[in-house]
Amino acid sequence: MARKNPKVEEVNEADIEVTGHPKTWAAGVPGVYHSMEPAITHMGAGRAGKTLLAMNQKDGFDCMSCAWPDPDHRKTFEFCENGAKAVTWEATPVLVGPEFWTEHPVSELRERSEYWLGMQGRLTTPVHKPAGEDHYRPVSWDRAFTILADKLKSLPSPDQATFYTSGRTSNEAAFLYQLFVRAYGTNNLPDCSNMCHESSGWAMGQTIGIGKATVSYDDYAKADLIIIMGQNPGTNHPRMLTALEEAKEAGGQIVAINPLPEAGLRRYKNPQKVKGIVGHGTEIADQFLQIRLGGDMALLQAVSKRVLDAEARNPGTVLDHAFLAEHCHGLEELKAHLAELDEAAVLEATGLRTEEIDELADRYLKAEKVIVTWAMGITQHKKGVATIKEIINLLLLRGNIGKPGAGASPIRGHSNVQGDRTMGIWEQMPPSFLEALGKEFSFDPPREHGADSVETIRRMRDGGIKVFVGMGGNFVGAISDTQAAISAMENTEMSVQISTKLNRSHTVTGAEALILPTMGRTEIDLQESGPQFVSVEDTVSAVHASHGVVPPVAPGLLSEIAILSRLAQKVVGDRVNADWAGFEKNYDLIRDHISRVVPGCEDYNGKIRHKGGFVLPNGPRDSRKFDTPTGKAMLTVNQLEHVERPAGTLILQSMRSHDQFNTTIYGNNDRYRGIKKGREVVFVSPEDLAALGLSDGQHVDIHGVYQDNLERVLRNYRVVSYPTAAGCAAAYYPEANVLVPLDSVAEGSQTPVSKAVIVRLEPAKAHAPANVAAG
Ligand SMILES: Nc1nc2c(c(=O)[nH]1)N[C@H]1C(S)=C(S)[C@@H](COP(=O)(O)OP(=O)(O)OC[C@H]3O[C@@H](n4cnc5c(=O)[nH]c(N)nc54)[C@H](O)[C@@H]3O)O[C@H]1N2
Ligand SMILES: Nc1nc2c(c(=O)[nH]1)N[C@H]1C(S)=C(S)[C@@H](COP(=O)(O)OP(=O)(O)OC[C@H]3O[C@@H](n4cnc5c(=O)[nH]c(N)nc54)[C@H](O)[C@@H]3O)O[C@H]1N2
Ligand SMILES: [Mo]
Repeated sequence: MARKNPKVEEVNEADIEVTGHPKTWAAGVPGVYHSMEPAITHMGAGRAGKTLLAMNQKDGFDCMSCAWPDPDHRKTFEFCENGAKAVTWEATPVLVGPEFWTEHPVSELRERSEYWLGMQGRLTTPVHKPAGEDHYRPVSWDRAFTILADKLKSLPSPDQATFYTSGRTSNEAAFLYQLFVRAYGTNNLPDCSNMCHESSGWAMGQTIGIGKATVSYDDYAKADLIIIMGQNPGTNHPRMLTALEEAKEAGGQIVAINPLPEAGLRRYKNPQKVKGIVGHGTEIADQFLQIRLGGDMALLQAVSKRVLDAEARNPGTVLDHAFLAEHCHGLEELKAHLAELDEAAVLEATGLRTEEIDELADRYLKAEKVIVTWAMGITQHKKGVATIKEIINLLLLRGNIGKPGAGASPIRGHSNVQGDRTMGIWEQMPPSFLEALGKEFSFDPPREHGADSVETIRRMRDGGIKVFVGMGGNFVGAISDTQAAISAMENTEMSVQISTKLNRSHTVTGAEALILPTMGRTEIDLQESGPQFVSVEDTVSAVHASHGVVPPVAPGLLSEIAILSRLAQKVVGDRVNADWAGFEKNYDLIRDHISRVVPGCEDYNGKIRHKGGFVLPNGPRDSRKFDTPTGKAMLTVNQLEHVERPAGTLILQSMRSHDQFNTTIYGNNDRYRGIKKGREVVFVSPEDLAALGLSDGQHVDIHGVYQDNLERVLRNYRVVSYPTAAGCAAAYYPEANVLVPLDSVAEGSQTPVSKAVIVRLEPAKAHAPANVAAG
């Protein structure tokens, strides 16, 4: 049953409350309560119960909040507060109906916050904004496809269009999408991964021959030591805390490396366990290293150097010589390089004390099985690729890859971002994949690499790309340099979004624009051959089915697959040998093709129907096979560099609050960090505040400092005195994207440097101090 749009209160910075110190514990009963409440009141008990109980169950749907894997022994109620928010947000029966578009011109929607836009409810009808008009208007599906198909067919070159993907898209839809795009004639397939784990893919691909985790879920409980770098699992991968707790119970140790003392890295109460409910929770981290932003590369080199020094003191006893001799290249070069390591530079880069680094090295040397896990705090740095190569160096030295309880574990963000890559969503898929695709569908796929996310903005800005199509996501909101992104999108002739809900990318458009509403993962997908399911791959390469459990919020909504097959029929038709109409009727037909094109997916329809799905092969994990040019894993030499900070400036990272999923804002609180009713805050250490002559609660303008001297500024932010590493500040993404220069990208991966922006804080020009509400 549809509900009227709720009245959504916009907040302003005068409402912000800061409630004391950051929380050192995560989850527990309050977390469950906080998450149940909105679900039940918004959706009604029936829909809420159905969706929340089916989350991550074997015959239910895959939770769309993160890519953390499901354990084999699933709890009846694998509960996660932020998973529940994601489900509630998607399955809400609040709808954006046809009248919405008459009431709200695009120019008005542009002024609204992401929070307000998302809260308007689910999109239900295709709408079109003709060039020169300020309103979207409802159109029929057929009309919408004709408008887009005519536009695509009119372009002189297929490279004048770009096709973005966000990581919620299923394997089946992703496979169909890349087929359609390549049949149309371009490799312009940018995706959210370009802004996310691209650095992990590059570094691991070059060193161990595969850009994916070399661990499985069960390895966590077997590890002697787990090093968590640049990740905030309490908020972003809450179910990971259960695995960490199990690891601790089995005697493992945990080290957390982070500029911020994040909740959950310190202590955790498991809501599934009675013990967790009554007790104070498990102390998770045995050691916490409060590192400076971008200091990890130096730290890793320093630890590897200590490992090599220990070997020199006791030859033959420290390194895994058999493993290194049989499987690795580059040991002598690494030794020679690290012998020259400048310890003073390490201390400067990390902000740590020598004893802290010694202690970490000591823990590493005492552990037989080590996992290093990381996320955006490592990948979104200029030296992200090199830093991950140093993680691999450290692991290889003691044979910590390809044995139980050990390995490299990048933790992917979006629930199917890894699967989308496996299915061919990448602007640079290797020739072997393109050959197999061409053979399967009797066509010649384009070979030239396409544009990634940053390059897409450049080409839209310069006029080379004229049509933007987004399969999910919020490209304008998520990409760096918001002003540049807005101008680039406005410079296109047509922008198209295939979406569940409204966001910034529907309000910043090309001359002409289309919105194509689609079904979400929670919904029952009924097609001609019966109810369909889709499949997804988690962060440890486990592939499983996802079945919708509630009826679609509105009649006439199409699945992503239906949208793609109808569009493809109009744009490419029989230019390739594909049964586009059949795909929509029965997703098994798509899976049959996948089984012949994608390595590791043979007999996909059979394997995906096994209880719990199947695991994709992984050379390093399964048999210490390294698919590099030499056939061995590569120890690499990386020149140390750290973030330079001119006097009077700070290094700012942009990060997620507890109440958001990327650009989707569920609420304006960040409970674990003690922030209420507002997001326009900047966290600064008390020492830096004193040095800069600023005080807690004061309002400042945050100015970006970059070589191009363009003005990048966030105005009127409330300063929060917070125990972050000295010299470092933090603010929330996506707002902080205003400050991230487009050309500031990680070397090698082109990922925007979202975690190290040089900024200057100045007292705000326009603020009435009387409004400040600090606790
Ligand atoms: N609820 C919820 N879940 C999510 C998401 C969400 O928005 N909300 N997003 C999903 C997505 S797409 C992703 S990619 C993941 C993101 O998961 P995370 O990577 O955990 O996300 P961020 O909030 O960016 O947090 C970055 C963390 O790294 C730390 N950090 C920053 N710079 C450095 C550094 O230089 N060194 C070290 N050692 N640490 C650093 C920060 O202090 C912070 O704790 O989460 C996924 N899951
Ligand atoms: N400054 C800064 N920038 C960053 C980051 C950062 O840490 N700092 N993180 C980066 C990272 S890690 C990522 S992954 C990107 C995220 O970039 P995106 O993936 O582009 O952004 P999201 O906010 O996840 O996209 C949310 C939108 O997806 C749509 N959607 C949701 N579910 C579905 C579905 O099932 N189907 C379809 N078709 N649409 C759906 C809804 O319309 C929703 O508004 O942002 C990056 N940008
Ligand atoms: Mo991500």
